[in-house]
Amino acid sequence: MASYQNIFTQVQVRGPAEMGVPVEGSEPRYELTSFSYWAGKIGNAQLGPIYLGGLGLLSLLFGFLALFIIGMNFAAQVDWSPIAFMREFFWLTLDPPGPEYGFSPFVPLNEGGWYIMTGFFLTVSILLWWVRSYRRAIQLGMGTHVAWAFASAIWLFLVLGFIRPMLMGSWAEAVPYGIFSHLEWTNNFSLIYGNLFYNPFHMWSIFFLYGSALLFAMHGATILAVGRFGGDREIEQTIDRGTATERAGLFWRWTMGFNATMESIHRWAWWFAVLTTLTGGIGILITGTLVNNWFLWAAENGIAPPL
Ligand code: 07D
Ligand code: 07D
Repeated sequence: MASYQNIFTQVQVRGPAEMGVPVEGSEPRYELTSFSYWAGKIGNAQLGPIYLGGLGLLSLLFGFLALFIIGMNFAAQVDWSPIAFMREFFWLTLDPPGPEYGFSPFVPLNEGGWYIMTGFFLTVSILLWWVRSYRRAIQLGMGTHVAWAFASAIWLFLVLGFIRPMLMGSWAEAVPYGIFSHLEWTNNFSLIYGNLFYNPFHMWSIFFLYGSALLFAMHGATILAVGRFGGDREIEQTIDRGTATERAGLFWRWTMGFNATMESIHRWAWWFAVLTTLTGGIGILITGTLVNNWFLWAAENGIAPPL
């Protein structure tokens, strides 16, 4: 009975830690595990074993270096005062070099050199984490869908901070590292290039972003709604075709004439999420390189009313 639980009826059974499936050629798995009652409320109560590995370690190291440089620059800007650091945190910023430096990698540290170095370390960190997500999946015999979805986000990240500035020949085009400064950058970007709303790839990106939220709500709600029939129990749903999946499918055919399948709903989710940043990256890449003013472009192409 204990296996038929939901968030209201949870029983947290404690046994020896589950160490996972054996994998050929894998390194020894250290029994570094613990249990958390509160983690068990929102997911699995068991923490670990965690796979750190060389790539993970290096990725964390480079990520830490990037954050450290950002933090030190922030601290220098408030004269090393911890109080001012906390008070001003959201306004502090590490900016890219000015337009006079073009896309040169050699920029004095305090005029954007730290920015380039941070960007390099952050990119190395993120790419190493990507390889890690790819390799861990391969070793477990899984598909590499997580890695490719992550790659789509990395595409937008690289377009924003490297590929587009390179094509524009100027670091000054890149996004600053700062909480509010990156919001200012986003706003200015839209203003400078004539209102990003008229960029069709921004439209596509929003389409998929909103679509992702809708799909997430529909899928989450559907499975929770048939949780009382065991709809969330994958094994039972496969070997004992009951009323949960069928009922959920019928609900959607009743209400909108079509239903996704247990497999296809996850393809819908994957594609919507991936296409958000994929189309977004294209939209940013062609701004300033191919199109200088999205409003004028839209007016010329019969999308916006002529001036
Ligand atoms: C919930 C997963 C966890 C991730 C979190 C973010 C950092 C930054 C920074 C010390 C959903 C961790 C944050 C490590 C520390 C310093 C300097 C993901 C979840 C909790 N943004 N953005 C935020 C980044 C861009 C925009 C928040 C990163 C573009 C708008 C956070 C990038 C544009 C708004 C943040 C990036 C843009 C935000 C919350 C990189 C166009 C908000 C993010 C590397 C896409 C929101 C104050 C979140 C906010 C917000 C991080 C890029 C626009 C600080 C790391 C240049 C309009 N962005 N952003 O929850 O509250 O994501 O800002 O590309 O309104 Mg941003
Ligand atoms: C940023 C992918 C990179 C992130 C990575 C993560 C770490 C942290 C550490 C966890 C988010 C790295 C992580 C380093 C790890 C810890 C501790 C994904 C990122 C790899 N817009 N807009 C979008 C809307 C306007 C503008 C996308 C809406 C205005 C710009 C999205 C509105 C202006 C850009 C979207 C609106 C403007 C965007 C982002 C409404 C500002 C972009 C999708 C209702 C005045 C970006 C093509 C995403 C883009 C983007 C939505 C309005 C500017 C769909 C809903 C008109 C400059 N906007 N926007 O997933 O792709 O981002 O545009 O008004 O660059 Mg917009």
